[in-house]
Amino acid sequence: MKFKEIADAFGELAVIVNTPNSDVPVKLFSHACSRFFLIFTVLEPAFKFAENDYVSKVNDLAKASPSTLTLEAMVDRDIEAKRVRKVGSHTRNLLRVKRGLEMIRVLCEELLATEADSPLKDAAYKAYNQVFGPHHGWAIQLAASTGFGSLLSKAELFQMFNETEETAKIHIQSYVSASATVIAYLDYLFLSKNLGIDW
Ligand code: 1PW
Repeated sequence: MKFKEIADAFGELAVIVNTPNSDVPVKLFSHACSRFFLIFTVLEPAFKFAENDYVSKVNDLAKASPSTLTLEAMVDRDIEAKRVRKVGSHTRNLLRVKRGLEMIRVLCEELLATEADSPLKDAAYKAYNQVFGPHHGWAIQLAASTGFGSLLSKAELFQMFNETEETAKIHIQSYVSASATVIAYLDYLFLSKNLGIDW
């Protein structure tokens, strides 16, 4: 059931992104991102190193939502206040959270492409190295590879969430498509305001 909730939440965001002249509410975005919290808890300790960082950044966005309605308005406020790249700014946290969504997307693509008994850790390494590796120093990279070493198998993960290989793959596929749309929107949001996405 949990996999479906995640896929649906990002599906809802993708519909908004694809609607002309519409903007993404911060609340809806942070709520969708928070759907992963339970998975982190289940996958502990493999993701312990990432959990605090991801959770606190998503919660920071959630906190921003009463005062700024849309992601674009939130980013604009940081631009006006000249604090886009400041540690802890909403915009900086949004870029980090976007990478989290991207890492999960690459990981999901691996899950779809590999055998049922293949280890989750191989998929996690690949996704991490591709998305976060270039942005992290050696200490964090080491923590990541140490953490992933304790990941269970793909079959065990599906079982924990009461999914069969078939049902899991349906939801994973829909997250892959929906998140691609949302991530492309976020890249556009940053690039159209000349903020860059490689910092
Ligand atoms: C179910 C699979 C979930 C995968 C989600 C992946 C999230 C991985 C996040 C890794 C974060 C590791 C430790 C923290 C690193 C920070 O130095 C860094 N944060 C990130 C997300 O790169 C920088 O954050 P800062 O300086 O803006 O506070």
